[in-house]
Amino acid sequence: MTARTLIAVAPTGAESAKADVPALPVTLAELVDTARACAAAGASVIHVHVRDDDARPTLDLGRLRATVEALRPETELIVQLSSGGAVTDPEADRLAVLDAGPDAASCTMGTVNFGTDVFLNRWEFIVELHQRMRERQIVPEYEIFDLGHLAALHRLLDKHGPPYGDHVHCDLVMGVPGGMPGTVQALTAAVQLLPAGATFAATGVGRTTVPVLLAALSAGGHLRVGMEDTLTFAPGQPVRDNAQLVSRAATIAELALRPPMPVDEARALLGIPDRPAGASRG
Ligand code: KMH
Ligand code: ZN
Repeated sequence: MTARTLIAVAPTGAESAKADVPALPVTLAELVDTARACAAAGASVIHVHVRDDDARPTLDLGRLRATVEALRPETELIVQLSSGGAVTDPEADRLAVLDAGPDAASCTMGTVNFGTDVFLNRWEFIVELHQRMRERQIVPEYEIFDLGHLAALHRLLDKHGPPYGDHVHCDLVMGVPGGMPGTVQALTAAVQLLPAGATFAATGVGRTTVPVLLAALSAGGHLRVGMEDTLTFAPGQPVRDNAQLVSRAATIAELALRPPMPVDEARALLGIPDRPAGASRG
């Protein structure tokens, strides 16, 4: 168990509408402000989805590049772009996300029912993502929505070798309608199936947010929080902003005697090289 807790923030996602959730950061300025506030509250990684001028999810490469370039001088946060996008995004656009030059990117390890939609992740697509990330020196975070995705991860590593950075880090995304439930039992089962030496964070969607956070900390895991997955802070109380969720995670991590991990330690853990001052790899 690591002495400290890596906290990632996923501030926006692709599912919520700005009209329904006014506090959702959707412009570049809102995202940069959010990143600063979340870094101050204890986050070391930001998992990024971007929106267009109408606040709709987009994988527009120009916007992704601009976002990476804007976040870097403003915070030390590890910039992880979503290659998952929205359920409607084509594979070619999801692969092209890597051209924006992030430090890290998500790589979902299989298909999952996603409410009334399907989040499609074919085997060949997963392999292509894994290999392109290695070529471009981008560290993957393997997104695990169901136990079968861990079997797929073992198969991927066995057949295609380790990721760039040589360290395997997973995010267990729990409580999606169609995926594994956000329970202690499911988390324990998933942790037992992790590849040897892998680390994990967990994310509980909706009302599973706090139970999953507590279970992950107890199991020696790390945390992902944010408005991508959580819009209600407590029953009847909408989330004020992403920093509120990061602050709560940091407070609970401190109570668990595993305080938030500084960014340099998070980089070392994940196998992400230090960023030269002022550098952008876009
Ligand atoms: N928006 C979901 C369909 C990821 O970022 O890699 C996919 C997702 C996972 O959020
Ligand atoms: Zn995401």
